[in-house]
Amino acid sequence: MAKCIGCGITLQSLNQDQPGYVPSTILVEEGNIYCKRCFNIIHYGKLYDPTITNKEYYEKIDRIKDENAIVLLMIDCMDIYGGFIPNLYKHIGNNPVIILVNKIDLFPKGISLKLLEAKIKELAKENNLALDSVIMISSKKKKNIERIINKIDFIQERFDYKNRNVHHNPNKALTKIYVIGVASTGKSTFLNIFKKDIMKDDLLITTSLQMQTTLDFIKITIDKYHTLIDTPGFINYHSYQAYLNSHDNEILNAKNYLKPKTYQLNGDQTIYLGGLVRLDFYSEEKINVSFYTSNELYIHRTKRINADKLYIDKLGTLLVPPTKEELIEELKNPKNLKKVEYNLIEGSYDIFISGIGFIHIKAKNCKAIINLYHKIDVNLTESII
Ligand SMILES: Nc1nc2c(ncn2[C@@H]2O[C@H](COP(=O)(O)OP(=O)(O)OP(=O)(O)O)[C@@H](O)[C@H]2O)c(=O)[nH]1
Ligand SMILES: [Mg+2]
Repeated sequence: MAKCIGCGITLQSLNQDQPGYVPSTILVEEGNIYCKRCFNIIHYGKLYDPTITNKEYYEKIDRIKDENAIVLLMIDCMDIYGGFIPNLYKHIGNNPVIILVNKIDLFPKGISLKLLEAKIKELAKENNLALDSVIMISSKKKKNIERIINKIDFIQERFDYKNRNVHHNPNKALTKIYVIGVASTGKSTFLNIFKKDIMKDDLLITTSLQMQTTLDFIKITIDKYHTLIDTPGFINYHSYQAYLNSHDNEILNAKNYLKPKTYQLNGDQTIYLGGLVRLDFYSEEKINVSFYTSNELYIHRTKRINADKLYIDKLGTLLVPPTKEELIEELKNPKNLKKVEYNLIEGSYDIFISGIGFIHIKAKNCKAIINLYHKIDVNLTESII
């Protein structure tokens, strides 16, 4: 059966409301076809809810563990913790993994990538991945793409060498290269570089901000040694991205390089990130806090004693995002909030909040309490930024 070149789904002409629909008159024609859904995303920016459950996702990628392949794990630099798909190692076997930390065009100049890279290596180890290397890239700005190709070639050669006795035809070794990762990390944008620049093919894979734009595997055979395979995105239900409407996701999604917002706070102050995150500080000393979030995210500073009332009065009006009614209602109920408390003895720390970005704090004898939706992951590390 023919597949949609935009999202990889098998085409059908039976049900307009199901993925992969094209009118039967088009389906009988030869050639490259986009399904109705891709057409609507590309031309009208139409939004669709994710359709692949994470159980189905695991079933789909499970075949990788039985193959000889290279895995490119795409991670968004704004959400490094959220980029590690739980139990991924069980589904990809011992295949070598190159982690691509994408969207580094968003980082302001001067950020040290060395510590970030070390942290990612540590997380890869905790996640039992057969990590080969970590490469910082930008699919949008085509940064460091050469390095990836060199790395793949290097792994292929090494693999052939080690298995010379086994693989009499070294050309067969590790020619499949799977690009996997959480939804919206930029996998398809990455593959389109190869489609456009190497294959000179302008019929690109559909990309968009919404989650799970890609619905099935999409193969691009570059030459006999390199077949790149795009895959659907895993939904991270510990990220705000999974709970916001498109308007709010648009605001949280950093489009240009981040201009960190820096505050010198007294130890009796509260910061709201829209109405999604509340940070309370308790300290005798001044605290330096920098927010690496989308430039459009509204940040509100107030005294801690006024913070409760402000939240009750202004959630969803001044304190936005959220603008989605259901989420506002949930966030109004204290039962749906969680408190994460950190005692910062002395030094620099980074707090990563999935779907929001990260916060750099320099403090001494400071208690920081974070209030947010109970499903969202928060991680503290000694500063890596
Ligand atoms: N700033 C920046 N944005 C990027 C980069 N790569 C991708 N994006 C944006 O990220 C969003 C998601 O890109 P996709 O390529 O559709 O992501 P995906 O991983 O294929 O998503 P799914 O198919 O849903 O899993 C789009 O809005 C892209 O323009 C990058 O290097 N930098
Ligand atoms: Mg995609």
